[in-house]
Amino acid sequence: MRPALSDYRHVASGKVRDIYEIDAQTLLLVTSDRISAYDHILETPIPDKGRILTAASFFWFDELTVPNHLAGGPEDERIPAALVGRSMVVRKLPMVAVECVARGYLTGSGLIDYRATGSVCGVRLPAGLGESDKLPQPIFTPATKAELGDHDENVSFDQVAEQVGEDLAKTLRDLTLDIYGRGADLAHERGIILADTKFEFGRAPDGSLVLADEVLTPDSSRYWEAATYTPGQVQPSFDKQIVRNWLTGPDSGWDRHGQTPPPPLPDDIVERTRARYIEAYERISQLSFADWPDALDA
Ligand code: Q0Z
Repeated sequence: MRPALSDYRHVASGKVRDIYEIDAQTLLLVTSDRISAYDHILETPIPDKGRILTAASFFWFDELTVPNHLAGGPEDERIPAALVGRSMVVRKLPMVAVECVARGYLTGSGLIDYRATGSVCGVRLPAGLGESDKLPQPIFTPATKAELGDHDENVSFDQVAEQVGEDLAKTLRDLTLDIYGRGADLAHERGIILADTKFEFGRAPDGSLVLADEVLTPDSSRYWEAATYTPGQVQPSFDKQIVRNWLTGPDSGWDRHGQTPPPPLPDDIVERTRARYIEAYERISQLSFADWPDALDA
C-alpha cells in the first residue's frame, strides 16, 4: 500500500515545487504543473509539466554519471500513488548555500552586470559583447539564494570562497562547468542551445559533493532553438515563449508592467506550451514521454 501524502511532513515549497520529509534521511521532491512567466505564477497549469520536468531530471542524473541525491526510481513505493511520475525520492543532505550557475551565452542578469561593469560575477569579459552572444568560454557565475519571490544575487568567485573556503569554491566551479559542458554538448547534438543553467549541490557524509535538486530542466536552465539562434536579440525561450508572446500580445489585455496578475491562458496556448515541453524532453533524451510513469489510480 502506497503512503498518503499526509503521512509526510511538509518541509518547504518553492514557486513550482514542494518538499516533504519521508524520514530523517529522505525527502520527497514533488514538481507541480504550475508555470511562471514575468515573475508571476500563472493560475492556469500546464498539464504534465511536473512529469516532464521530473522525467528530464531523471534522464540527466542517469546521463551525467556524477554522484547524485536520488534514493529511488520514479515509481518508488514511498511515492504516494497520485504523485507518481512527478516525484523524486532523495537523500536529505546538508546543502551548499550557493546557486552554482554556468553560462555559455550572455543574457539576463549576466548581460545586465556586463553592461554595468564589463564583468559577470567578477569574471572579466571582452569588450563589445551584446545580447545573447556566445561567450569565449563558459563561465561560473554563482549566486546566493534570495527570499521566496526575490531574485538570487550574483556573487563573485571570491565571495563564494569567503563563504565556503577556497578549495570547495574551486571544486564547485570546476564541477559546475564540467556538468554544464556535458549538458550543452548533448543538447547541441539535438539542435538545442543550453544557454545557462543552475545546479545545487549537497555534501555526502564523507564531504564529497552530490548533485542535488532538479538538473538541467527548463525551469533551472535557458534552452534556445539552435536553428533560429540570432545573437543581438533576446532569444525566444524554448519552453515559455508561446506563453510570453500571448501574455504580452494584444489578445491577453494584460500589462506586464502594471500590478494586476496575468489572466488565465487560453486552451490552445496551454496545449502548444505542453507540446513544447514534451518536444524539449524527447529531443534531448531521445526517449518517448508516453513511456514515463503517471499517477496511479486512487
Ligand atoms: C532542495 C527546493 C523544492 C523548494 C532543499 N537532497 C536534498 N537535501 C536537502 N535539501 C534539499 C535537497 Cl534537494 C533541498 N531545495 C530546493 C526544492 C522546493 C526548494 F522542491 N531545498
